Amino acid sequence: MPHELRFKPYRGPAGGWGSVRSVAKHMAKERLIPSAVAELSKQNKPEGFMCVGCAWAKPGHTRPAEFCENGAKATFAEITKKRTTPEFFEAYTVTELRGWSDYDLENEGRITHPMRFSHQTDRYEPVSWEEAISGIARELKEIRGRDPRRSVFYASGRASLETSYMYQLFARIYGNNNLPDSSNMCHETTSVALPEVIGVPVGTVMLEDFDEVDMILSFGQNVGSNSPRMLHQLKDAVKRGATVATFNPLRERGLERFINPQDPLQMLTLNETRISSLYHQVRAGGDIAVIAGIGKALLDLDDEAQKAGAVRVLDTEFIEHHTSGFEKVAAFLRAQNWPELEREGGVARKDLEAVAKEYARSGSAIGIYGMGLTQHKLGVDTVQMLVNLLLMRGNIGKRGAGICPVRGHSNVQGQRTVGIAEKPDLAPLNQLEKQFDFKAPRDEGLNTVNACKAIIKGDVDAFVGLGGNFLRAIPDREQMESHWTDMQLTVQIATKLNRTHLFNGRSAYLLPCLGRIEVDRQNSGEQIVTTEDSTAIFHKSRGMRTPASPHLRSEPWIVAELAKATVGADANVNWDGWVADYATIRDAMEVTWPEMFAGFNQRIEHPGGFARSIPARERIWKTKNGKANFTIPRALQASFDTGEDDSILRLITLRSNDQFNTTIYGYSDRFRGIEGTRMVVMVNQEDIKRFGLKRGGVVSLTAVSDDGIHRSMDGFTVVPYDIPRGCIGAYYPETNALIPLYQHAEGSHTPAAKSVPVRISLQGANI
Ligand SMILES: Nc1nc2c(c(=O)[nH]1)N[C@H]1C(S)=C(S)[C@@H](COP(=O)(O)OP(=O)(O)OC[C@H]3O[C@@H](n4cnc5c(=O)[nH]c(N)nc54)[C@H](O)[C@@H]3O)O[C@H]1N2
Ligand SMILES: Nc1nc2c(c(=O)[nH]1)N[C@H]1C(S)=C(S)[C@@H](COP(=O)(O)OP(=O)(O)OC[C@H]3O[C@@H](n4cnc5c(=O)[nH]c(N)nc54)[C@H](O)[C@@H]3O)O[C@H]1N2
Ligand SMILES: [Mo]
Repeated sequence: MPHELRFKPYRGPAGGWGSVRSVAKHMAKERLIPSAVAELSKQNKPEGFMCVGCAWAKPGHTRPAEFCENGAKATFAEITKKRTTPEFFEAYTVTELRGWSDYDLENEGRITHPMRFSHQTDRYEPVSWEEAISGIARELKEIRGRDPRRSVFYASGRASLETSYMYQLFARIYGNNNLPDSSNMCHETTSVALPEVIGVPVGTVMLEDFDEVDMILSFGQNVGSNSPRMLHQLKDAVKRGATVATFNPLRERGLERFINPQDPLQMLTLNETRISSLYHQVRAGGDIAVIAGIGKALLDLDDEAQKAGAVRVLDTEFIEHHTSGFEKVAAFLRAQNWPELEREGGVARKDLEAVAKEYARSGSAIGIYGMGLTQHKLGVDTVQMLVNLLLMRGNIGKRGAGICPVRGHSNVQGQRTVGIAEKPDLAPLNQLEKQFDFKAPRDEGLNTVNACKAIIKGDVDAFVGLGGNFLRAIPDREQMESHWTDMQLTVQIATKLNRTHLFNGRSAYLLPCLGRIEVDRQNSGEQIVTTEDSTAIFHKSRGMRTPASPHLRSEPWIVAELAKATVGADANVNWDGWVADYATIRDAMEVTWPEMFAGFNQRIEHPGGFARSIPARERIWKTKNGKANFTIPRALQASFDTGEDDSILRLITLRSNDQFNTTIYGYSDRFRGIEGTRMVVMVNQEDIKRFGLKRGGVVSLTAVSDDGIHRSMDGFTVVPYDIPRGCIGAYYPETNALIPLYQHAEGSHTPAAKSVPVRISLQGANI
């Protein structure tokens, strides 16, 4: 793999021919023949499989090809012809493999056999499924005998509703609510922020709303790389005359311009669509100030309208009948002074006033956001601030309007819906107890950050991972890697080898599973599974590929076998029946949530799936006071306060266009013009001068923290970049060694990965 940096600003649009070339390159990389494209035509279609990439909505009436460049890469990565076999594991010790990059590890392809780690040989060795299951169960039972709270059951957001439901039940019968999931690092901030203010933990927007929306306010979400199918909705809305206003420290290409690679005319004429007509480079963590500015300007416009006897700018009827707390928020906004808002947000007053003007003119508006809002100390306040702005003009619970958190993994929202949650009150424990005849634990379980803390403290003996790459995804990598191996048992259910698998407890197993694109045949025949997308619609998914190896087992099978062998006698669950026919798992879910899943097995056959009821969509507010709530943020700055010292920079940890989280597909971040390496740091020109750096120079980053732990990384090449002064960008997961575990969002514990306080220095220089 080349490691030489090539940096050349990208001038093209998102999508377009670059996208087609990239898809072709990745097909070749996975040794797939052109017929693999046939697979893509089944992606996100009612009779096909649901993309294993992002969670963006899948329309009922589909286009000929309902996939995107990055969805194609995700598919190819799963259906790759490459295999990680027992011979591979024999050839390398685990210590040697620790020297490999994330890219190289996953590039070996699909894991083919269950494996057990041997400390004697420092290698993974093949093990039969029977031995693996009984060995794991023996240790889990032993730990349970000491204290069931010393085991942790992590889930990454890809597992289906069926698997997730079984998994949470297993953990609870075992005796804990230790169910951290990838959502804890992602949209947990949403799950905490939205229930308080609108009474639901998820977004309210449906795909149809994009057909009517007048204005889209987009904050901290990189649509071109992370949810490219949404570009279709944005493009169509813009063509209809809607305005998109974007706030992002970086000028992300997908938010600027797009050519639909599936539109022959656009492709041939290179006729691109401009997406955002208003684009402002907010400082990292500056969104509360920016939104406060827009809100303040909106109040001024409303005052003017009132004076002139014109139609009010505020939706006073909505505010009066549906909300609480408006007066306080209005007073808070009026009390703000512009210089401070401009300083904290980094966007000029006149620009915010222009956005407010446009917003005041728009009959309906959608607020879209992603990790740029959720991964901050005051992420919860920031999301609630965006809701304030929507509520001021009645933009929740009407057509063409709403709040739209763009979820990450393809079923991450669904996992929470079916009980993967460390907070006992988020799961219907009484009902589960009744249904399965066991005593469910009532103590709060460990979320991701608290699980990490407990592992460091030595309070965890077993970690079971249902997918994911925990050690790469979490903060404070070095500390975590060194404590990980103190655990008694580590178990990873996975499709591909990753770095987490190279840190092993005293007993360690690697259990390879079917991917969602593969045919899943059980006793009653071929199975379907279900997922929930970002707009709260449930879909079925049918695998079509021959499994990568005959030794793979489905996730429901693996979870059922572990549960049977560990807690089989302790509850009345028909694990075998469930595995034989997944429709019976859906029946059980229907019993647990009769309203949400009524007629589950019939309704899931409906093309386009079926929607979960989201009361806020109907302006029914399931909040404590039965109203939608305006809230006042705790501060104007969402980042950690680092005082007046302007040698401290805010590090934004980013995804490239060539990765899915910790899975690195390649070294081409096409839209940002960064090719050949990921060890770069994007720096503003003035900061380059200020710190005496130079383009192409190699620098170190050192975290600023007050816990006495030194966190530093070398080897970042400086790329001059259009990014606000005082902010720098570098890639996740490489930079996770720099993020202190304690720097997380208040209220949600989501690691504050979007403004990590760091210092930059020439490599080797003393700081
Ligand atoms: N191809 C691909 N698709 C993916 C993923 C992937 O890795 N690859 N990951 C999936 C997952 S799990 C998730 S959660 C989503 C993540 O998708 P996104 O939510 O888009 O997450 P990021 O790429 O981490 O960063 C989001 C954007 O926030 C901006 N930003 C950073 N700080 C701030 C800030 O303070 N304010 C504002 N307004 N913006 C800021 C960054 O410049 C970046 O453009 O995508 C999902 N889809
Ligand atoms: N600094 C920083 N850190 C971050 C973030 C950030 O923006 N900045 N983002 C955070 C976010 S939003 C998230 S969601 C987390 C992601 O954290 P995780 O969800 O833990 O990580 P992934 O990289 O998505 O997991 C990839 C692995 O999943 C396994 N896998 C793939 N498909 C399947 C399958 O079908 N079944 C099973 N069992 N396994 C499978 C493969 O072995 C693969 O190696 O990272 C978080 N960490
Ligand atoms: Mo995520």
